[in-house]
Amino acid sequence: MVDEVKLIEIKEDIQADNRLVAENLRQEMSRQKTFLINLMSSPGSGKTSTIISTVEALKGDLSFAVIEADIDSKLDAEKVAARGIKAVQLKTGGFCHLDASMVSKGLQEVDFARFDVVIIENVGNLVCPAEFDTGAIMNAMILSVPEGDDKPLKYPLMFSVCDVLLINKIDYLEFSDFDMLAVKQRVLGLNPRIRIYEISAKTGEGIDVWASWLKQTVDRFVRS
Ligand SMILES: Nc1nc2c(ncn2[C@@H]2O[C@H](COP(=O)(O)OP(=O)(O)O)[C@@H](O)[C@H]2O)c(=O)[nH]1
Ligand SMILES: [Mg+2]
Repeated sequence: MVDEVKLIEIKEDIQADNRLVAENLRQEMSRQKTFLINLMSSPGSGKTSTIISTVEALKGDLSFAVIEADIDSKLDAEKVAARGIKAVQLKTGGFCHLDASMVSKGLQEVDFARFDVVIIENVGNLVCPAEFDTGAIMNAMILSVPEGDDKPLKYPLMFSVCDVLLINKIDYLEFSDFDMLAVKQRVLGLNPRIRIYEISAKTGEGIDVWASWLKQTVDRFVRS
């Protein structure tokens, strides 16, 4: 008689373990009053540039540290640190996303309790990072104009798990057929509670509106 082959759902186990670590991390961040943001997007949509612009806009109001993640290289952490911002680089060594235990290592390294806000720049990818809870209090994503207005249709999970969407590179709008109204309708159809801000990390347009909303959100968190 042949034994029945047992199927072990590795992915489910990994997700359950990760959720536990993420929940503990969120509680710890809440106790320390440090607001953790997980910023996701495709490569090149402007994560590093937006982080720098946002920190610049709020530097008189809030203190920031940044956890950078890439499959290889520490270029982004060096770019951020060159602006006088505390930064650490996580090298994922092939992984296309961050999970909560990787984030936890980065948080220890930056001594997170000293900061009001820690921003995680997740690995550039619209698929895997959406599946993993990093322990962040807020999930944010960037869609840039040159990527096209069809991305919510192609990567719905990413748009569904985010609290905020930053539509970056609006300085490209005049050269593009990007349909802003259609994007917003598609995104709100997937996720009616998402906040959407139009920005250009290059020209600075829209950064003040997004930054002032972020400041209010962090203030509310600190008072809670
Ligand atoms: N024109 C324009 N270029 C931008 C904007 N934001 C970022 N970039 C450029 O896009 C490229 C990728 O930006 P980066 O911040 O490194 O993207 P990341 O890979 O998501 O971190 C760089 O050359 C930036 O200068 C923007 O709002 N407008
Ligand atoms: Mg980057």
